[in-house]
Amino acid sequence: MWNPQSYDSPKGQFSLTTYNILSQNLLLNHLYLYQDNIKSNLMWSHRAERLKKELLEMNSDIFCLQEVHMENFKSHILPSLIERGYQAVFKQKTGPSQDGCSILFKRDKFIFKDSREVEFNRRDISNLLDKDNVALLVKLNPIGFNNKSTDTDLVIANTHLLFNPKRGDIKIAQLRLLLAEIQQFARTEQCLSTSANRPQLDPFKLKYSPIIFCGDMNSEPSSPLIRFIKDGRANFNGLLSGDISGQREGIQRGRELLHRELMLRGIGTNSCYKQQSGIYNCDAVASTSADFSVQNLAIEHVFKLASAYPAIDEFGKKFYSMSTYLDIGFVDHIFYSFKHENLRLSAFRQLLTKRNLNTIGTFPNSVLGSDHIALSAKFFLL
Ligand code: KL2
Repeated sequence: MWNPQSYDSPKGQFSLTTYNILSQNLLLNHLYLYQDNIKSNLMWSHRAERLKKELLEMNSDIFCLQEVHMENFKSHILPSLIERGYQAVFKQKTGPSQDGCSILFKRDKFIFKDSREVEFNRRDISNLLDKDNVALLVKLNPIGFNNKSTDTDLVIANTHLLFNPKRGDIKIAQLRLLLAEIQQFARTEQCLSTSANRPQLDPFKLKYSPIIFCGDMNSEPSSPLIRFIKDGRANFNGLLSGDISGQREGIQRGRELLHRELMLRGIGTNSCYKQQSGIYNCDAVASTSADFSVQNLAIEHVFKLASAYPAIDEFGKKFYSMSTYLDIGFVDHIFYSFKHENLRLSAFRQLLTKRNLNTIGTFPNSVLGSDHIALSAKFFLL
């Protein structure tokens, strides 16, 4: 059910869904998480049919999927989506992983302009960046929305951050590298000045395309990591690495974070690349927070992002987006650049409370193909 209720899709509106569809190899590697599920509901052939049905019924204009098993998805689900008019972009995790992220969009609503693959295995940038997680960015040009929005590209970012509840330090490093990539990818002002006459551009003041940043962040709504995304600023110094994501298994575990260990080579405390190269040919200056001492120095990012979803329902009950034998959580998120003049949130699809979860029982079940629930939102492009 949509909140507020809406049945039609007026001109200028589009829907977006983020959904972790549970890669079959990860399911098989962690079978103890599904010990209460009926065995046949865990078989890929059955899950594929259910996932396909779910996706076709949701009929979203844009899908951001995680844990997309490349072979399984391409052979059992993708053909139906292509037939329904979707175009797909993929980014497989690095290393031996068989899954990754995918963004699919309706070809009659958007023209593909550009994409960027982001790999988080980047030991050249930080010792924390040693895991195979990835992100995928696409730039889409809307078709037939209205005159103004046709000039505006929409940037979609999709990721699946590290799971390990104790390693919030790695999650922050992955997130900050991703934010630096989005900053480069989404900026609309091109600076073609000669090197002799380089303007010092403050990335906080540059213009950016409207951005929707979503995925499985393996972090809870009120955690320091998610608050950093929403507040644009945080000081993680002295926090325990297990307390960063708010996942139950991490709480009061891990080691104390030191600000300097969170620094990334070539990326400033403002989560932007220090040197902007290529066609822009201009430098980004450091943010205005230079007066903080090193320990108290805040980490920042340049975007104004809000969650499309509240963390609780209208009665104050917590929402959940995933459930296994060991844990329930709200780790999937949709953020959007809420201050952008061209982008408005119009509705979100209701999530599940604990009571709903108890009613449904374990999933994957005979209807739901994954151990996550899809989050969907509708936006206006003005
Ligand atoms: O929580 V997840 O599921 O966002 O749905 O992201 C990871 C976990 C996914 C990719 O690494 O695989 C699952 N215990 C439980 N689940 C795990 C574990 C683990 N030790 N490792 C990976 N996953």
